[in-house]
Amino acid sequence: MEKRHWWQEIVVYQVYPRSFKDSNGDGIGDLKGIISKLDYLQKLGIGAVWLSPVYKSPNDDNGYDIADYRAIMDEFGTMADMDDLIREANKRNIKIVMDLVVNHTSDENKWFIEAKKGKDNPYRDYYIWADPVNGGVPNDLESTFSGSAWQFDEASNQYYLHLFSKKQPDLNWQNKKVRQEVYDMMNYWIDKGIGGFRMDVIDLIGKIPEKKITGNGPQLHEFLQEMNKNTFGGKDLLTVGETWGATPEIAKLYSNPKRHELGMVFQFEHIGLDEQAGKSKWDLKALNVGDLKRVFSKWQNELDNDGWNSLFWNNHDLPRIVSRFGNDKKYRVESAKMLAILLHMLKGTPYIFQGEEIGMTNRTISDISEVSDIESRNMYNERIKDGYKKEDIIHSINVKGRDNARTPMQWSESINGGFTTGKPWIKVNPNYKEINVDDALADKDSIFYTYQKLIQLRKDNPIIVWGDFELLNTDNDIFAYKRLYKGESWLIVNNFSNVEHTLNLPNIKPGEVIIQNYNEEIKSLNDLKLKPWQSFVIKVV
Ligand code: TEU
Ligand code: CA
Repeated sequence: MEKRHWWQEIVVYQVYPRSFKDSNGDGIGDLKGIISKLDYLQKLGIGAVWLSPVYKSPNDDNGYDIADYRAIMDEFGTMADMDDLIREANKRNIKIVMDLVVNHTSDENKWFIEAKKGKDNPYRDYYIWADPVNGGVPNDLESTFSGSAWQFDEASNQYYLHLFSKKQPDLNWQNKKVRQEVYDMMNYWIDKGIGGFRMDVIDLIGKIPEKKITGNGPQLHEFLQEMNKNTFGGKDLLTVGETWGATPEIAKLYSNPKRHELGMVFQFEHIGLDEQAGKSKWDLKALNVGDLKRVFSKWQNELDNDGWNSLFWNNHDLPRIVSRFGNDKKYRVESAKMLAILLHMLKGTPYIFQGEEIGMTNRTISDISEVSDIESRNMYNERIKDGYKKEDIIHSINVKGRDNARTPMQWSESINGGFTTGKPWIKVNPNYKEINVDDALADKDSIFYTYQKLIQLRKDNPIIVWGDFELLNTDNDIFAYKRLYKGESWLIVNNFSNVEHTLNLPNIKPGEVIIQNYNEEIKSLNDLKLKPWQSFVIKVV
């Protein structure tokens, strides 16, 4: 790296405001609720909060459908609350990273309301319209949320494009006026003192729908360079692009500092490893730890100094990691800590999703009426039509559905896990009496303190931020690697399984233990029996 940046050395915490903390008893999390928990976040030690969207929205997709980029959603509070949040966070050395959703707006955004008025409206070209073909849809592009990506508009006899819900019409980035509106809006937020932007499905803005190109379109990087120059360029803000399908080569296009685009990417290669190849996220298969090792090693080694990666297991779209790759029954605490240690010892900027730090788990439903998420609901209806069995679809939703991440944060043993005194907008996971922040803070061996320690270790040890990575050859289910920096070497060992495994690294001499999830003395790495989900970091002497 030519220059070191604050956002390479911190850990980010994602807040999903609707489910974080309700301050007024209406059952919906809000900005005042977040402010009331800043001391908790400071105690954890994080350096920035990625705030999922808080803008005015009809909530077809929980705020990812924005009606007004310069107003706060009524249920979440006011712009004055937002200014308070930024100020109160900054006081605690926590920056607020805003979610930038500019691939699409809400259909209730004034731009779209205007655009729909007719072909001559000055806002018409803010969106993507196409004439019918043979009396039907312009082509077979599909929405991520099931069905055609084209919605018919009777008044004008044209279709508009929506790569997500039909209440999320896609903006036309080919239109210079759209780009300028977005840059002005970004500068409005930058002037408020925010710490940066997480850019929602930013890989889609270069799309050419008539050629059925959606991701990685030809002008994508040109647009990002233009955005950089007109907004955050030179201001050292955190910028992270949500870039599905990025390879290391593509990640470098986004994040090589010489190209003046973004700071880092979210890439999802490890996230697809429990899906059947070529099918959708709902078509499940078991994780092979060997695949995970291959994918992580590739990303650790190939970005080199020409790009920057993020590290994450969870976000508001993904199931809970302890239920997914860990064991949320017999080894919940051990596996949650192992997953944390494994990830936080890698190179890149780590992200924690709310509740991950106390080992929150997936929740189980038995009927579609219990599902709030539009992606799951649309998929359910489509698959019922296609003849799938109801139990199988519900099973996929329990394993992969987005509501798993969206149940309320579990703060305490009291009613609704301390999230709200009213009726929560989505059911609290019934296990809140066993899994909650109060209990975690009271137990010095809790998952919370493993995360707290990992965050502190990153602050104190440049080897974690800047060291080289080397995968070690072990049993398939053991994920062992080294970090190397200025003559120093650390060994990270993880038994990624429910059973004992034997580690054989006779040539490595163990020194001081830095962090671990069992209380073991490690004297030799020759024939060392690892307990289920055992994880440790030691200095190599
Ligand atoms: O996600 C993009 C995206 O493709 C995922 O939502 C996808 O639907 C699936 O959940 C992956 O398993 C972003 C946001 O993170 C998501 O919440 C929004 O719904 C979506 O964009 C539209 O804004
Ligand atoms: Ca509220």
